[in-house]
Amino acid sequence: MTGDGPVLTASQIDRWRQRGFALVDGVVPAETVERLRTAAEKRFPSPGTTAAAGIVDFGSALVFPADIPAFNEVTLHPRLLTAVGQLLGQSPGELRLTQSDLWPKYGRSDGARAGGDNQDQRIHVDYPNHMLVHPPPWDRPVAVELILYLSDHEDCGGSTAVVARTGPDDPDYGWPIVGSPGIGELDWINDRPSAEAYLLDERPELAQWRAALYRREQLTRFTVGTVLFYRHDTWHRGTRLRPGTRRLTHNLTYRRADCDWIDTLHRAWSWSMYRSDKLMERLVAGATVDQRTVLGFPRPGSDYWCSETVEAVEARYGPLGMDITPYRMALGGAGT
Ligand SMILES: O=C(O)CCC(=O)C(=O)O
Ligand SMILES: [Fe+2]
Repeated sequence: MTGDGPVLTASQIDRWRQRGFALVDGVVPAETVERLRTAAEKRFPSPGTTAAAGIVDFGSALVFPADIPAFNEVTLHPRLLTAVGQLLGQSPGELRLTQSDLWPKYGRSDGARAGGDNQDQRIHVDYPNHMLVHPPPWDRPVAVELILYLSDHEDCGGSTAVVARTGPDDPDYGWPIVGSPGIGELDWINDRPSAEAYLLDERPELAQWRAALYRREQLTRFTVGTVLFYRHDTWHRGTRLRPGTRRLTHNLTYRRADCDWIDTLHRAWSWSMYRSDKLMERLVAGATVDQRTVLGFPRPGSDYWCSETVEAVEARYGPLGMDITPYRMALGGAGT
C-alpha cells in the first residue's frame, strides 16, 4: 500500500477522464483512514444532539493544517498525490493543494431550514466558488476534486449523486456550463426544492433541462475509505442522510501548478505559522520534497534557490529537522 507504483488502474483513470468521476477503494491506507475517522468522530457533535441539529451547512473548523495528525497525513498522502497525478498526467510535484477540509453532515427528518441548507442539494458543478474563470474544455482537465468518505452509506445514506458524461455530444454537458444557481445572474440557492422552484419561475426552460439531469444521476455507494474523484465540471449533488445519523467527509482539491486562477479555498498555509505548537513549520520541515512542493514551496532547481537562500531556509527550518540537501544538490557546482 505504500510503494511508489501507480495507485489507479487504467480503467479508473479512463472513467474519471470520460465520465467525470471514479469511485475507488483502498487509495489511502485503511489504518490512516481509521485514525482520521476516530479523531473526527470525537471532534464533531454526536448525531441527535442539540449542537448537531444546528449544523445545516458547511461550517467546519477542520481545515488544513489541523491539529489532527491523520488529517494532515491524508492531505499530503503520497498515494493520494500519485492518484491525482495519474488523473491529470502530472507528477506529484506538479500539483498544488487548494482545498482540504472535513465536514460533518447530519440527517434530519424536517425540511430545509433555508436556501443554504445542504441536506438535499440542487444539482450543480463546483467551479464557480473554486476559480475566477470557467473550466477549460473537457479534454484539458486542470484539477481533481475528491471526497474521502469516513462513513458507510448503509449506515447514514447521504450518497453523492453524480451524472456520468456520455461523450462529447452529451447534451447535458454542453458548453458553456452556466445552467446552475449562483452562475451569472442566477441566485445561489443550495437546497434542491427551493432552487428548482426559483428556476421554474425565472427560467422554466432551464428548470426543465435540469430535470433531466436529476433523472440521470447515479448514487455513490461508499464505505469508510472510499474516494470519489470528480471534477469542477462534473454535475453532482449531496443527497439526504438517514435522519438521526452523521456523515463525515474529507474534501480535497488539487490543481495543476500552472493554473493559479484556481483559488486556494482556505487562508494561506504560511498564515498558520507562529502558532505556539509550530504545527505548520514542523509539517513543512518533516515533509518530502514533493509534499512541500504541493504546498507551494519552491522545488529543487527553482530560480528561487541560490547558495544564500539554501543557507537561509536551512537556518529557518533546520532546527525543526528539515534536510536541505535536495535543494543544495540541485544548485550544482554553484552552491555546494
Ligand atoms: O455532500 C456531498 O456528497 C456533496 C457536496 C457537494 O457537492 C458540495 O457541497 O458542493
Ligand atoms: Fe459540489
